[in-house]
Amino acid sequence: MYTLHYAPDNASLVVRLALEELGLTYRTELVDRSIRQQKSAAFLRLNPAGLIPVLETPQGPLSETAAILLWLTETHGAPPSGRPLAPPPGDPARGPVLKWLFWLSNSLHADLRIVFYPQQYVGPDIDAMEALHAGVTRRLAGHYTLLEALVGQPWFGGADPTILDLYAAVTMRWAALYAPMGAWFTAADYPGLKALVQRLETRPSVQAAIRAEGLGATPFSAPKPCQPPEGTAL
Ligand SMILES: N[C@@H](CCC(=O)N[C@@H](CS)C(=O)NCC(=O)O)C(=O)O
Repeated sequence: MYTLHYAPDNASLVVRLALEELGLTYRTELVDRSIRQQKSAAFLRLNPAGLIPVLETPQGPLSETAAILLWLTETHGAPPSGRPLAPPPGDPARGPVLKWLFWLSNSLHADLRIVFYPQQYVGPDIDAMEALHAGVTRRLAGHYTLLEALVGQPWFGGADPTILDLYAAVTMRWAALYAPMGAWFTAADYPGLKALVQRLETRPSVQAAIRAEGLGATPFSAPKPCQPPEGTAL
């Protein structure tokens, strides 16, 4: 039995999707962001970095979205009705999938964090935040252009989702919704990615996440702010 420490529409959503795709049993524990519970002593014992998600496993608490995704796929192999969410060791596709998984985590996700929390990087000065926003969103547009070019690879955008599909889809939701310095992203600019997320939206895993976190009918292709049954996204 796993416990996913989550907040609605946070990076924990990527892990929830993987747990659902793998058909695993798990319980959830809300991290109340309205009181910064992710910085509480109890949470810091699970993840000293104070970031969501954490997945409690029989081997101890795991954090870092990409690490959790990889660990889950390695621990559980193929889901009941399909192929593994990532190629296993020895598969020639494993190298590219690892490369793009790390890139999603350390480039795309990391740059999105700058757009979401600009004051953490340059303080409260509006001009400085606007300059940062302009530079980082230019970089991010380049990131999504790279991802668009990957659609159609055997491990990205196919009939059976991989951890790359799940992670990329959730970032597209965030990019469209959380724009404190102004809108800069729409899925319509990336037709391959838009088709990828529309296909995902029909899957039971996504339907389960929609219900659990109040994500609305088209959470990735045309996202609306979440209406979660518990907790807050920010
Ligand atoms: N590198 C981390 C980043 C996780 C992350 O940015 N989590 C956000 C929510 S999506 C968070 O905990 N934010 C609260 C904070 O920064 O205090 C990962 O991949 O898991």
